Amino acid sequence: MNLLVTGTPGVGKTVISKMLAQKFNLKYVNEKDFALKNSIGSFNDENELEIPIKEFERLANEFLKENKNVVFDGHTLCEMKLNVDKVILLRVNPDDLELRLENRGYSTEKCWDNLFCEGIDYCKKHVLKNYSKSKLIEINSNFNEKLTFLELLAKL
Ligand code: DAT
Repeated sequence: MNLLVTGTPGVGKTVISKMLAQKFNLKYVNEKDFALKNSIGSFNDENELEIPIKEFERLANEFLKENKNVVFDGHTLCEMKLNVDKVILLRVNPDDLELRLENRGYSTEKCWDNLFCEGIDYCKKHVLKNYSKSKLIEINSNFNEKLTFLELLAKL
């Protein structure tokens, strides 16, 4: 089983992906680590790695051909078509997301950018463009990690 976990930064992708990896014995792959390992992408002025979508997609699909039980974690993944069985889209309400991003030390501008993305369903719109509806599992991560995970397991 190959899974993809996506959503706006701060929605809880890493936490849930690692829980999935543990529960189903999957190899956990973070998009940034994967890009750096494959020497793709470049850092912008804010020291964020900008990932070239098509190149990443090609390398990740090659990786998925050779590695069968993988969970990919990343917000850019919504913009590409990876050969996975399920796409898990995490959502969170704006107040919780703002708090999480502030706690992370993000600048006001960066917090607003991400709140805006969540507000306009940026990741969802891309996911629906790139993956069939039957593959999509959309989950709110507003309460706590265990509850979110249980809700997800029931839908998998
Ligand atoms: P992401 O990988 O999407 O950027 P994360 O996994 O690092 O997000 O989690 C961001 C913060 O949110 C972190 O402080 C833990 C908290 N969190 C994660 N999942 C949660 C959930 N389901 N319910 C409540 N808080 C959660």
